[in-house]
Amino acid sequence: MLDRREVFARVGAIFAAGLLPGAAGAAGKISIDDASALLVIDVQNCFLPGGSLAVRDGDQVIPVINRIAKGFANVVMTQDWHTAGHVSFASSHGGKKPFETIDLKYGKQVLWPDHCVQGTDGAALSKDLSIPQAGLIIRKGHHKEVDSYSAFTEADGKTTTGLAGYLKARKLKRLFVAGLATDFCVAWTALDARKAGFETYVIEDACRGIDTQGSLAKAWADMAKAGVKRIQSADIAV
Ligand code: VGL
Ligand code: ZN
Repeated sequence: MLDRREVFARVGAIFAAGLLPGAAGAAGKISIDDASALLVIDVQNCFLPGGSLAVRDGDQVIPVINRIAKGFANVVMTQDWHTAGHVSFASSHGGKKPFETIDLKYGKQVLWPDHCVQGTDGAALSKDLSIPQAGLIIRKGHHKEVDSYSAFTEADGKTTTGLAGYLKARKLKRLFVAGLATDFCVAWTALDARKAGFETYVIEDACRGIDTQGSLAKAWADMAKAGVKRIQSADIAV
């Protein structure tokens, strides 16, 4: 028979080792359960080396994402999917250059080089992604006058992509976010995921950022404040 003190000590040790289900599984790693989904954000040719809005070292996320994706039965991928002449393109605003900002009805908009135009090779997902089990591809930013970094809600703050409904209907509660770019589509997606009530992890080494005008530091600060958990791919038990 264990006495009470010994029982408390043992239960405490189990907590300390992170061995209870939920946050961490064996060896303190985060375990993927039936309620977990991987969101792979915008791993598209335009954001990869040689692309029109290339994210530095963007291609380095691909082997990391392919490796962790093996552990996920539930995977959603996204594609930035703009019309020609999209409002987020500097070329749509006479005299404006990429990375300048303008004020639109829905707020401040960074202007970008033309990128991810619907149906072009630049908008295609990288051929090096290897996630055949992905069940859904969400395309976003397809309204000409509204941008959408987030996979959940467009930049007007109200038009939904339907992703939250899909995830909730499938009883998915814990989201692991990876892809491009950390400070735009990954961060906005993670922030909206928290708003919609999901437990949200961003896998730092499975993401790369653009980092314009302090955007990367701001994105991490905003995510921390919103309760997004910042982890590394090695923290996940795959
Ligand atoms: C993105 C800038 C413009 C992204 C998309 O995927 O992070 N960034 N469009
Ligand atoms: Zn875009």
